[in-house]
Amino acid sequence: MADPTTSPVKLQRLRERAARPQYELLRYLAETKVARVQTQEDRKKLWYDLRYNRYAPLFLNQIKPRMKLWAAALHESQLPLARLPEIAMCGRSNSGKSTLVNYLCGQYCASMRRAPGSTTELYFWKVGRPAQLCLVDLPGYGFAEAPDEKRLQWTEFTLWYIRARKNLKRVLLLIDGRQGIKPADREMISYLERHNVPWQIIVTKSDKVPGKTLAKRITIMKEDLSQFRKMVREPIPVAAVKRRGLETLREILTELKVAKEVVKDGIRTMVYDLLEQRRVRNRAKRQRRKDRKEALKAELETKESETKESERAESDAEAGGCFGMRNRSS
Ligand SMILES: Nc1nc2c(ncn2[C@@H]2O[C@H](COP(=O)(O)OP(=O)(O)OP(=O)(O)O)[C@@H](O)[C@H]2O)c(=O)[nH]1
Ligand SMILES: [Mg+2]
Repeated sequence: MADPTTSPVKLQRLRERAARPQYELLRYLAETKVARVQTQEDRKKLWYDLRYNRYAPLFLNQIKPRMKLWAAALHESQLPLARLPEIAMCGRSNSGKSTLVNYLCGQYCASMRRAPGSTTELYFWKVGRPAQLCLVDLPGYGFAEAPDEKRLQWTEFTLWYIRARKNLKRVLLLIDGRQGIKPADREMISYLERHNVPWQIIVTKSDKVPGKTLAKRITIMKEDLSQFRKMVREPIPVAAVKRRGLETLREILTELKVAKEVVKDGIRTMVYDLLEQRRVRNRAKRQRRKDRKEALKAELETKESETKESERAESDAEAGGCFGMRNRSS
């Protein structure tokens, strides 16, 4: 028998056999039906659902929110302004990044292809009307059907973007459910940890994995990744093309949109733009500082007038006393 410590595949298989998934996870998988359908009846239902039911998901409190291409960048100068909170889809080529962006919004704008290497630039998709969030479809790492120079260029720029972008709120690291975490994914995780970028794992193509295997794989992932500080949530399984398991992710992303209520000239408005929000915050800070200064000035003035009055009263009293003395002596 081959030594499992020398064969990673064998070791993985042994670990999967020994893994004991939690009851909550099994229940979640059964409720969302993200794993491979087993029965004929389920298969029929899914087929009917995909064929006849219209897909209009609720995301960012909007039904089928608008998805608009804001920018496609391969250079710093092509990046859009940091107006919206950004969520980046990151992962190996062909892991389903563009598909996830499309199915989250119920639109089919980002190009999806079977061959790895279909996304060759960083695509910034504004979501919602008014736009409230920006989904960034990153090019994948690992094998891709593209020239080496181009691949190097997009990999370098992607890494720079992840490291330097201030309004990048979260990186969704997409892992193909059939393959699990690969060495390239581990490198990406350590890169994210090194640069303090919050991340979470999304297990894609779950519809191609049987339920039990999926549960065990997710359990192993949780065990392996529990020591990472910047992993903000546990792995979430999704089956984008089957429209399953996306609700949880939508809820999480909705929490990340930044909305602020501002009262301007007596009218309440919501501000989603980060730059505008900063402007409003700075204006409020300046106003507060001005108010504080004025209050301090007024306090000083009242104190001064009080001291003057008390001095005057004292001098009057002194003058009165002298007069009294003089009166008495005379
Ligand atoms: N069955 C199934 N197929 C999926 C799922 N997500 C993506 N796919 C398929 O996987 C293939 C690749 O999807 P893409 O979204 O183009 O992958 P990508 O990560 O953007 O790939 P690159 O742009 O090359 O990095 C497509 O044929 C999709 O139909 C899923 O959840 N289930
Ligand atoms: Mg893509």
